Amino acid sequence: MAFTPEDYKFMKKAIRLAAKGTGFVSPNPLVGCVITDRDGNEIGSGFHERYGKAHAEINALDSIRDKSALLGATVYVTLEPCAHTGKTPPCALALRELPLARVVIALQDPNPKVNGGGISLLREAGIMVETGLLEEEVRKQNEFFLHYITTGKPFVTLKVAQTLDGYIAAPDGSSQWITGKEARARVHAWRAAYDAVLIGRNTALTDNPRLTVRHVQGRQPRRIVIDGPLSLPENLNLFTDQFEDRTYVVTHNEKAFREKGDPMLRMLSPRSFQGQTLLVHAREGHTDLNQALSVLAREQITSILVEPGSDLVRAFIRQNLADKLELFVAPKLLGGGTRAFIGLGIERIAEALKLSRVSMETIGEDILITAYF
Ligand code: AOF
Ligand code: ZN
Repeated sequence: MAFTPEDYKFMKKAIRLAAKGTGFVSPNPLVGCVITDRDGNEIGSGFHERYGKAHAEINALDSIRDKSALLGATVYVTLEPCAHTGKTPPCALALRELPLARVVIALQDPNPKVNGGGISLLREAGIMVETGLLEEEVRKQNEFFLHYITTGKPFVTLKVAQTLDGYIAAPDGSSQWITGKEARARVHAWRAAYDAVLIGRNTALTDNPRLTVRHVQGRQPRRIVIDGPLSLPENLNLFTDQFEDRTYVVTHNEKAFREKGDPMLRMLSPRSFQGQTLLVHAREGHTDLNQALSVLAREQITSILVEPGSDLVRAFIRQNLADKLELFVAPKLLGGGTRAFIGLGIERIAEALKLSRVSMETIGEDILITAYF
C-alpha cells in the first residue's frame, strides 16, 4: 500500500489539529481528523478538544454541513476509531453508517477496549481501511497516553538544568537561574502539557516554587510533592496559592497521615488539609516512588514532569522509573556545587547507563538534549 503526497498532507493536518488538545484531553489521547470528498477536496475537520467530550471523528463529521459530500469520501484520523461505548458511542459505528470509500489511520489504538476492533468494524462494512501513515509521529505525539494505557503507570520525564561543567546549583546552594528565559518558557509549556509536575521535599523547602504556568498560555498542571515525613510547612506556595486544590502530597509517614485526616484536628487547623495527601509504603527509609506512581495513575495522572534535585534524580534513575530526560545545558561554568547525576551505583564504563533516541536543540543561549531511558 503506497500513500500519496495528498494522504501525507491531510494526515499531517490531522496531527496538527490533534495537538490543539494538549493539556485538555488526558487521560485520553490527542486525536485529529480530516475528511476529504471523492475528489480529494477537504470538506471537514475536527479534533478531540476536551476529556469526556466528542471524539475527533465526530467533531469532523459535525463540521460538514452538506452530508451528501460524504459519498466516496476519505476519513484521515490519527488514531483508530473506537469500537467501545465509553463516554460517547463508538466512532467506528458512526463511520460505518456513511457511504465512505476509505479510512486512513495513523496508529492502531492499543487500548484493550479498541485494539483493532474499530478497524474490523469498518472493514466488515466494506470500507477500505489503511493504517500506518505517519504512525511514528502519532506515537510520539501520544507518548503519554500510549505509556499509560499499556503500563498503567504515568510517563515520567526528568527535567534537569545544569552548567557546562555539570552543576545544577552553586556551592552556596543557589540554582536560580542557570538557564535563560527561553528555556524557562519551554519548561512552562511542558507544565501545561504534562498532567502533573513533581518535586521533592528539599526543593519545596529551599525554592518554595509555585510550579505553575506563567510564561506561556496554558492550563495549570497538578502538583505533586514527595514529603516522606509529612512535615512540610503549611505556608508554602503549593499549599496556599489559588491552585492549592491541585496539590498532592505523597508521604510514607502513616502516623502523621492518620493525624492529618483526624476530623478533630481538621477543625483546629483547617489549613493542614489543603491539597490531597496520599500514603504509600516506605522503601529503604524513603517514600516508595514506584508505588507512588501507581497511586498517582489511579488519580488519572498519565504524565509527570519531575523537576528534581539530585536526590530525586538518583532515586528515579536507580529504580528505573524515568522514561525521558530533558537536559538543559547552559553555557556557564561553576567549578563546584551540586551535581544532578551522582550516586548511580555505576563502577565501570561497561555499566554506563546508555540513553537512546537522543536529539538536540538550541533554545536561546542554552542547549536542550532530549533522550529516552
Ligand atoms: C478520545 N478521543 O478522539 C478518540 C478516542 O472515555 P471515552 O469514551 O471518551 O473513550 C476514550 C477512549 O477512546 C480512548 O482511551 C481511546 O482508546 C479511544 N479513542 N478517545 O478521547 C478521540 N478517537
Ligand atoms: Zn471514538
